[in-house]
Amino acid sequence: MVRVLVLNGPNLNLLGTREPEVYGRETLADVEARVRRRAAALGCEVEFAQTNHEGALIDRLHAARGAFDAVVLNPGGYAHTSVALRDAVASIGLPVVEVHLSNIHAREPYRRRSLVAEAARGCVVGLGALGYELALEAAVRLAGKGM
Ligand code: CA2
Repeated sequence: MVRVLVLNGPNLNLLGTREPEVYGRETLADVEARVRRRAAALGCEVEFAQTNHEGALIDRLHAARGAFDAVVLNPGGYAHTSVALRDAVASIGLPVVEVHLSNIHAREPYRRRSLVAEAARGCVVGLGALGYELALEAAVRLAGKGM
């Protein structure tokens, strides 16, 4: 069975509490429930995690080698700033699908570039919580026999 790590970065634990016009009304627990329902339909295993710490995200990516077949990553604000996170994504040899709830290309100039995207296999942006489901499906297909 394909195993997918769904990893969330800083501030995503606050989802659903503020800025619903940008991030929607669903909490991270709601997003996890959606992901688990989609995983059951796809027949894959998922682990869902969140951390506010850059190094912890990198440690989780390193530990994914051998434990997971693909990663769905919402790097949060680190997408726009972290060369170290970009390097971790590039180094693990697993397909990583980057996801953002909001359309980062339609927001402030400093959000329009993702360093992580340069190392990701693909990105899903601007589709809210649905984006996690689509990213999971892409991750499963990338981990399997290809798309
Ligand atoms: O759109 C996304 O998924 C983001 O990764 C969300 C990050 C943001 O820094 C990225 O540019 C795009 C922010 C996470 C959520 O931040 C909140 C702030 C206030 C209330 C609720 C969530």
